[in-house]
Amino acid sequence: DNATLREIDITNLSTGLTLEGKSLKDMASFKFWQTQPVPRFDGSGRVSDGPIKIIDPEKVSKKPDPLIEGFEWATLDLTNETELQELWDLLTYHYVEDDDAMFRFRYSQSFLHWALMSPGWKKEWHVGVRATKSRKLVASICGVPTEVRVRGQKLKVIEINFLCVHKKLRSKRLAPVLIKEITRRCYLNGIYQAVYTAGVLLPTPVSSCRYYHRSLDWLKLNEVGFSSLPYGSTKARQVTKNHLPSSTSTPRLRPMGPKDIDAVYDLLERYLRRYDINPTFTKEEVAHWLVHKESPGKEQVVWSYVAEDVETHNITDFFSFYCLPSTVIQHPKHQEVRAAYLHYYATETAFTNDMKAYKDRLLMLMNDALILAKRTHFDVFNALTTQDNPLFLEQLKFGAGISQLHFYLYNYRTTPIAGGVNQKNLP
Ligand code: MYA
Repeated sequence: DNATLREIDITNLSTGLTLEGKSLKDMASFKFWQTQPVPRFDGSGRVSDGPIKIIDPEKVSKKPDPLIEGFEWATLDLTNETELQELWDLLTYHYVEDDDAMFRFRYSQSFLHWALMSPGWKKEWHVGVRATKSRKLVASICGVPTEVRVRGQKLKVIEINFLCVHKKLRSKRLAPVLIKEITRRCYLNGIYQAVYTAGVLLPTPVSSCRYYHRSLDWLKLNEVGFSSLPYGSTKARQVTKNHLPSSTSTPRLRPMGPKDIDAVYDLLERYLRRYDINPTFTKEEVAHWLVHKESPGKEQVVWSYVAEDVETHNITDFFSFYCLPSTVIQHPKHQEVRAAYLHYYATETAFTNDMKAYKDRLLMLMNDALILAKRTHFDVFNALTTQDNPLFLEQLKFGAGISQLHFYLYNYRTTPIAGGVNQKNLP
């Protein structure tokens, strides 16, 4: 999940210390999560980095837990158009909304393909629940395998996403059953750790970030109720404030193609290593997550650009963003907001020990990303306070959003990582 939209005044940010009456220290109120191998809020029982529970594969049940009467387990085959459509329907009408139910994520079918069929994907990890009589798909939880490095330690994990329960079946404790079922399927495949993100606060985030939004089409964002007119300003002033040049500034910037995979793999690997938690991509994963493949009838999901050194032709920089629109719920004029989300990026200037050069380069690259997204008719460009993003967010006129995104590790303990700029790792 990538949490949702809405701009707010930064002074109104909630502290994040309570959620629906559950206080941070109150593990007992998490009836399900207190039974799971996740760190407790108070950090009690903390030892050194490592798994919380050692799993004996022999003791893992070979059968799923039974579901409530009238429902049954399903394994989704996303290579089958009908089943992909069913998952799309479930998510399009029942997945993540903002607190005021104004916007709901609207992942495209191409996006679901991209997100759920990455290298090494397994059908068994695309779990559904069907109503026995009608065959209707009413719940999902999905995952793909990957590898992350947590403070130098490589972990084979499943990345969990698209946990969704039909609105009519909410609050019936189906979510814990789904989570237990995908956990069982992972354990049986020798995967004992997971990563996931959620907008809600659960025990216990390894890191928490805030969403920032950069208006590309301020008038539309204002019409749909996403951006409000700041007190004392005018619409014309907001449009002028968010205006972007029509051409990019980074020399020798061009779309990334298959021939750039080796160079981007190398640059990205060195760049990402600077952070406490980072994915360890293979070349196949770099190709999958970054290179757009033209395919008839399929919408483009990811945009990636590289910059080449004039003399050596080495790739010195790259950035990418992906498309994740949101439905505008019940609006007379607009059906959706087209949002671009900042994806991976890297630059050689990060290794020069020259902080100013690094920051200036990031400002130029990210401003170019905004220009390119605007050209592709995105309405808004979203980024988190992860990585070194705080170096450019304010200056490039991103505004703080109301939603947070919490990052979680399942069955692995490590000291929490401060969100945003990872000072320790900056040159
Ligand atoms: S995050 C996106 C989640 N989806 C949505 O927000 C879509 C809209 N909402 C819904 O569809 C439902 O409200 C959901 C809950 C399905 C979210 N992550 O069944 P319930 C706990 C984890 O009665 P419902 C994403 O996809 C809640 O605290 N737990 O509730 C990543 C309570 O537990 P406790 C959550 O509202 C998902 C229990 O569920 C979440 O009908 C990563 C209530 O269950 C949440 N987002 O359904 C999942 N929301 O009593 C974990 C609520 O303890 C993966 N809850 O407070 C863990 C790793 C597994 C693999 C391990 C392998 C080694």
